[in-house]
Amino acid sequence: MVSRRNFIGGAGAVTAAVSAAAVSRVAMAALPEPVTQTRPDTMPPLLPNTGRPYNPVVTLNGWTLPWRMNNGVKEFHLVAEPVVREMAPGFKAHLWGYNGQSPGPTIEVVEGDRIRLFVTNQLGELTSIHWHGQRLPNGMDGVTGLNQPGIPPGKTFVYEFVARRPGTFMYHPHADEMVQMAMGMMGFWVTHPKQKHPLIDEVDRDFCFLLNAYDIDPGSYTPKIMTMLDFNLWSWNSRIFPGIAPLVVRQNDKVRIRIGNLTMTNHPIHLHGHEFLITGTDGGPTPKSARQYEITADIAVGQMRQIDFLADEPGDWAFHCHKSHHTMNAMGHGVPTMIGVDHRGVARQIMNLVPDYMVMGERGMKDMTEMEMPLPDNTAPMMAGQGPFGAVGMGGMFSVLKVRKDQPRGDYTDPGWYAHPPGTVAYEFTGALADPARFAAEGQVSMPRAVPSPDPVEVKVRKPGGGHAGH
Ligand SMILES: [Cu+2]
Repeated sequence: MVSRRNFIGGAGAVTAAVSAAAVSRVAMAALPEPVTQTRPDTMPPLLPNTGRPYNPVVTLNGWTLPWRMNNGVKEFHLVAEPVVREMAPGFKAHLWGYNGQSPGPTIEVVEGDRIRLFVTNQLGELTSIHWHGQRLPNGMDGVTGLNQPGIPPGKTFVYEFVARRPGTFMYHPHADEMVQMAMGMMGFWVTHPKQKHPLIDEVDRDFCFLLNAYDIDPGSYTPKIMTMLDFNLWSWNSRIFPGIAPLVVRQNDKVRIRIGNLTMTNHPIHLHGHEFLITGTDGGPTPKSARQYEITADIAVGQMRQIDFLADEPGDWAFHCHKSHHTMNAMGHGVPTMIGVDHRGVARQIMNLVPDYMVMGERGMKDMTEMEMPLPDNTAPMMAGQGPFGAVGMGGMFSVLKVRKDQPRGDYTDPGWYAHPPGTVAYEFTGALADPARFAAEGQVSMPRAVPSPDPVEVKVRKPGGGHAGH
């Protein structure tokens, strides 16, 4: 058994819960002790102390499951169960996951390892686990009804196979999967190569996370499982910005990021300041002749992508999904467009009647990041996060790659904000401005300029935040 000093949340509590279910004492004695994790922080990489050595991954806001070596077989114990996940500070979701958390722990093994996975079902309905992307015996593939009976509540099933090819994989249920994946049941899997591989470079830092999405009404705790496309929380490992940890690296580190998509749409994941190569996909390492430099990797539903780059530009670089609606949180959807509507006079009159009335979006919606609009309990502002220059104005699938010259090797602690060298930050021009030349034949500008209007404007006002139908 590897050290559990990095993991809190008593394994004993889980053991007791499992014992209470319909698992016999004899069977329990043969089971590896389940390990749980309830802290939402990024846990340090789990250095292997048995089996073949490898450079372990760092799971963003997650952790790697320890194993026990039993006669040359790596044994893991996953417990499917309801969990409480802090998606961002101040916002908790009631999800389903594994071993105390959604997503479940990352499984890390080495090519050629024989693996035995005990899966205990602590849910109220059948479940199973599909080992997405693995070569394995058909009866281990985890599709309920097709490859195995579902695991009944309270029961433990055993999966056993050899990790035949190195790469980036996932696991998730294939039992009532629309519900179970909407509730957060999924996890990451990495199989490291057993020896130097011509297509898998050694890297200094190796990050991984899953793209997932939820539809949770502001003020409530449980995802709406019937939502097909219109989710309001776009998350990485069930966390939303500013709750997603930064990716901290040392300047000139070779960096790998592995990403899997278990949402209902594709996500173009975009990195600032660097170009990367897509070095691996679901199918394995990408042949060198097929690699090209990119700054955005579109990750389709059910896909995994592995990107490699040299982090040679110091700074705080945005790293995010490029679908702009995926970088905001629950409150931003279904609000009418008010840009260009000057309703200051109307707003003053309404405020006499409704003191907390708030005009939203007449100059754009960035104001939302600064206004202290009263939120229902248990939700996250639409766009949040404070940077060194003010509000970042983002939410959802957004984080920061922090490249630092003096970051110690193997240290993932947040170094704080980047100290820009003098003269390298965009600045205000204070000289005289000439009137911009306009192309007269095109007629007028499409929108009035942002100056006070002399005439009263009549508008139909709608108070945002009152009644969240559709959120
Ligand atoms: Cu996206």
